[in-house]
Amino acid sequence: MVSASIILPTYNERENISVLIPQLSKILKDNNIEYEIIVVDDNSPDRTWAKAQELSRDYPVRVFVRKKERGLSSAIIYGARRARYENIVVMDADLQHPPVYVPDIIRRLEKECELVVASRYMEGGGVSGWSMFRLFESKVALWIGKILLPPLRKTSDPMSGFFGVKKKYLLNPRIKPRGFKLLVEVLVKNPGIKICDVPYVFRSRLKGESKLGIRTILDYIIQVIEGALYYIKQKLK
Ligand SMILES: Nc1nc2c(ncn2[C@@H]2O[C@H](COP(=O)(O)OP(=O)(O)OP(=O)(O)O)[C@@H](O)[C@H]2O)c(=O)[nH]1
Ligand SMILES: [Mg+2]
Repeated sequence: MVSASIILPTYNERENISVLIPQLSKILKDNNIEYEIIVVDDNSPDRTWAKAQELSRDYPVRVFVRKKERGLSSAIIYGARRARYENIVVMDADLQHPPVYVPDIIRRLEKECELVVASRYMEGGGVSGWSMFRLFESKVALWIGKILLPPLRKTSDPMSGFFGVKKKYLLNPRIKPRGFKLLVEVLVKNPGIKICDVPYVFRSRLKGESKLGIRTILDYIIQVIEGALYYIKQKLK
């Protein structure tokens, strides 16, 4: 049987996980996939973790609460270390990453690819509910990344937060979990990884607030510069 661990990093997503976890569970069950859902919550003030624990009575959910650390990428790595299965799917908890795409990501991971990127920027993919400014911002970040960092050219959406990956690549000790864009690190630190892109349409956040901010942009810039230096160093070896 095909199996996967789904990692949901959460910070104040109480209402969203109440919708996402039942939906995701039904889809995985209907597709005959053996699975666990790992919620990594950074002690959310809205008590997302308590809601997740409640849901774990009815669904295969494991909840981890981090009290001292904060951060999206480090939360994902924390979850991956505890995952039971080799196939890992990383997705946001706010329903921007629709769960219908998850079975296909897992099947591709099982059959032919080591990294499956759910992409907004390929035929069949897209974004809904974004302002022109947000789209522009995302495209600029994409261009900067692709110009400075050749490994990012291997996928149409290197800044996607929605992807499937074999666990060993996520647990590569070279990966530095800074900021929001863990996929950038996965691409830079695993040069030979076999990549497939699958299209998806990014939806509007169901409830709650975005945690994106100026800090996220700064982290991304640092990440790209560090990545580029690492890449050059490897090339000169
Ligand atoms: N554990 C943990 N999860 C986080 C943290 N920051 C964000 N998240 C989660 O990571 C996912 C992505 O964060 P979002 O705020 O939705 O970021 P985004 O999707 O780029 O921004 P929006 O489009 O505005 O939603 C969500 O499930 C958040 O709850 C954090 O510091 N710790
Ligand atoms: Mg979001």
